[in-house]
This record gives sequence, structure tokens and C-alpha cells, in this order.
Amino acid sequence: MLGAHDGLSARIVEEAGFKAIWASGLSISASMGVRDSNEASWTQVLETVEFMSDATSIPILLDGDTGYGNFNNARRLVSKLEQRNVAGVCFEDKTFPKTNSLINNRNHDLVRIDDFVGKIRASKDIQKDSDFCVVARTEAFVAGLGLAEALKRAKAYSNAGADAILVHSIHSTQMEISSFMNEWDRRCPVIIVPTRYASVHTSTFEQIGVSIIIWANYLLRASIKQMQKVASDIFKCRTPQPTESNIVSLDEVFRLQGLEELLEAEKRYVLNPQNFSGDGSKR
Ligand code: SPV
Ligand code: MG
Repeated sequence: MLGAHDGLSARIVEEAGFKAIWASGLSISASMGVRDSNEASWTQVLETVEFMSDATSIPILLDGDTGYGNFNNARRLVSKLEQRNVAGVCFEDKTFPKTNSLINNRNHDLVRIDDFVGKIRASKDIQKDSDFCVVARTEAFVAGLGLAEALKRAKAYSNAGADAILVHSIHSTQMEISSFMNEWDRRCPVIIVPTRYASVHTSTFEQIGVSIIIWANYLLRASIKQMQKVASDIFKCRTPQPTESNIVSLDEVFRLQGLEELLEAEKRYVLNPQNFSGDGSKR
């Protein structure tokens, strides 16, 4: 899966050939200009993922953070996601408000296993579509609690009905993930987010039995770099001319917005499309 943060980036993930989209909490919050600390409310995230869902036809897994509260808040989010055709949600076993796992030197408090198990069970109980996926993410490694705790939590979450376990690691090598996979009895699929150990090739993870890899924040970081370059070029040169080769054409923007479908629809529904101004009035 590749991470996306809005309708446009989600569509780009689908066009690139990925089978599913990670609606990244970090990327969504950053694109809103806020921190990955639940500063965006859950309804604001829901609205964003609704645009992503409308713009695409492949499954979306929403990064649901901690579920925005207790079991009741988490299961209400599940219902709202199903209504918006989102394929699944991932909840992590940290406390609310969460902190991004990749920020250096942060302490991460985890909730009690029982509490998180309740959240998973409530989420599975409320879903109406049997294909909806609830992914349980353990931050045991991120919190420095080690392999035994990671396995204990993963087993408990799987027994509670989680469709997959996301094991997060911020180690610079795949060491923690390899040790986990060595002990894991494969009772359900394992997902990883190898941002910190991104140099390890996908085939290595395939060999050790990982089912899904999430490249979580690459489109966000790509867009930041390009926007910074183009903004500073235009400011310095006082004209966009020299930087035209760094940007897409407006036709490409219109294509990604799905303009073609609207033009076709106008042919069907507007008597004289040339005179159509969008609000039904004549130009
Ligand atoms: C995200 O993309 O928001 C994630 C992955 O949760 S991480 O940033 O590594 O926590
Ligand atoms: Mg996140």
C-alpha cells in the first residue's frame, strides 16, 4: 500500500498500480498544516477520507489512530467508514491523543491490553459488511517494550477478531520485524511500515512472511519537496516560466479531476452544452 492524504493523491496511488491505499494520519494531518497528535478532529479526517473514497475504486485502509476515544468512539468511526465505502481501519494501542511514532525521543504510553481488545471486539461487532477489515496495530516495539510484549499483544488482538496485525518498528534495521516473524504463528496476516528500515527490499519481507507493506508518507514528502522548489523558484525569478518543466500541465490537473466524465454527462443532460455555465443559467 502507498500512503495518500487527499482525493488527488489517492487517485495517483491507484493509477500507479497499487492494490490499496493507506490513508495516512501523518500525511493527512501534515497536509492540513497540523500535527499528527489528533489535532484534526475525527470528522475532519472522515471528510478527507470520503473524498479519497469518492476519487478511487481500490480499497482504502484508514489510519484510525487510537480510535478517537474508547471502544464506543472507535466503533462509531467504523460505522461511518462503512457508510463511505472505506474498506478498513487500523487502530493503534497508544493512548489518546496519540503522538507520531517516528518523532525522536518521545515516550509512548500504551493502553492496557484488555482495553484495546474491547476496542477491536466492539469494532468487529458493529461492522455490517463482512469484508470490512479492522487492523490492530501494536506499538510495543516503538514503546521499547520488546518482543515478548509485541507477541503477547498481537496474539490478544488477533484472538479478539482483528483481521490483521500491524507491527510497527522504528528501528533502523528489520531486526525487530524479523524476530517477530520468527515467533509469529501466522494466525493472521502481518502488516509493516518500514519507513525507518526502507532500504530493506520487499522480497526480504516476503520471505519472512509479511503480508502487506505500507509506504506511508512518500507522496506527502514528494509533494512538499516539489512545492518548496516551485514556490521558491517563482519567488526568486518573479515569473513561473523557468520552473514550468517541474510542474504538470493544467490538462493533467483536469484529467485527474475527472473532467472528461463531466463533459460526457453534459452531452447527455444539457440541451446545449456550449451554453452551460454549471449552475444551469445561460451564459
Ligand atoms: C502514518 O502514516 O500516519 C502512520 C505510520 O501511522 S507512522 O507515521 O510511521 O506512524
Ligand atoms: Mg499514523
